[in-house]
Amino acid sequence: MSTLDRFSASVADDGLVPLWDRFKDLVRPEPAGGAAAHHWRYDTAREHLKLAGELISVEQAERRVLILENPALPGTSSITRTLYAGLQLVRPGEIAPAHRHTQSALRLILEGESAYSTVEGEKIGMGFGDVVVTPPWSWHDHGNDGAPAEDTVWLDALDIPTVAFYDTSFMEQFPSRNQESEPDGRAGLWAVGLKPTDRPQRSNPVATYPYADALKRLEQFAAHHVPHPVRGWEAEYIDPSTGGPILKTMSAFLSLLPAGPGKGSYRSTDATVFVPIEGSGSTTVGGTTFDWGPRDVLVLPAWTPYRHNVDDGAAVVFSYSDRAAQTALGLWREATTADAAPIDSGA
Ligand code: 1HN
Repeated sequence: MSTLDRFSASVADDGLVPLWDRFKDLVRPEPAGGAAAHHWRYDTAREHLKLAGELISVEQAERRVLILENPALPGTSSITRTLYAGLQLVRPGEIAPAHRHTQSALRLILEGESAYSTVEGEKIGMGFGDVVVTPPWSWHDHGNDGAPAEDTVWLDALDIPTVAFYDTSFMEQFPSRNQESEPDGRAGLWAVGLKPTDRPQRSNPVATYPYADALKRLEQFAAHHVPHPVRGWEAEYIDPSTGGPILKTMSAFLSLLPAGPGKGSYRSTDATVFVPIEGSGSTTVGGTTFDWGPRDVLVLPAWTPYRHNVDDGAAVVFSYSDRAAQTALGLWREATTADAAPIDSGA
């Protein structure tokens, strides 16, 4: 053992570590060590979720969810270092009991038209492709008003690992199983660009971002604009009260990807959860190509170039990441590498 090694060992007992032993791990030249690229097929996950529906009641489970855990982050309930994803099943007549917590959530509805979520007393219908927001510390319970066979499934996106990192988790059970829902109307005003003037707004006032409207508007936009070479025609879900990201910890996007191979590659520091809603294709990332279809979930690691190749027709993709938090902290970076323009061979 060298003199320096003996020194390192001697200070350890007193709770000290020489920085020179750690410096290279602490201040890396580039991001490394986060999420791995991974793909979950919806059909496979759905079969397991349906079986869970037979085995455990929603009362027993609190929420009947299968977590999409990144294989590079075992035991952490995380899909990326900072974010969580799960698939939740609510069967007709069930109520996922009301509670509130400091973690915030986005829900992307994948199956069924009969679910609802009551958020702070407002009952919000959940249809395919809709995005429903649960701001931090808001009471929420979910149910399904459908006929006996009408199961509903959605993707839950939460900032659980971020809240755990700051050790700021608080949670309370509502005194009864579900909230009384009362017509509210505030979100409807915000949806058409009006704000109720005598009511302070604590958090994102928009409860739901309906898919049909969002897709129609994105298609109209696409008809008049050139797409980003990798990310296609993309729009961000925003909180209209700030003009900023949908939540303070998470950003979410809706993208229309044109058919064919992307015209370059893209990377950013926010590991991204990518959920095709319509269409199919493949994504090449970190030397692996994943074939995907509607309602699959793909995680794209931080700072790893990727490109998509979309099958005939266009694809519509929902995605979310911690870009909101990284941007607020001054950390976020992105890079697009466009393929070289085709060279005229002159032959
Ligand atoms: C939660 O409240 C829901 O409200 C879903 O549906 C998943 C995972 C961890 C903690 C709270 C929900 C959750 C969750």
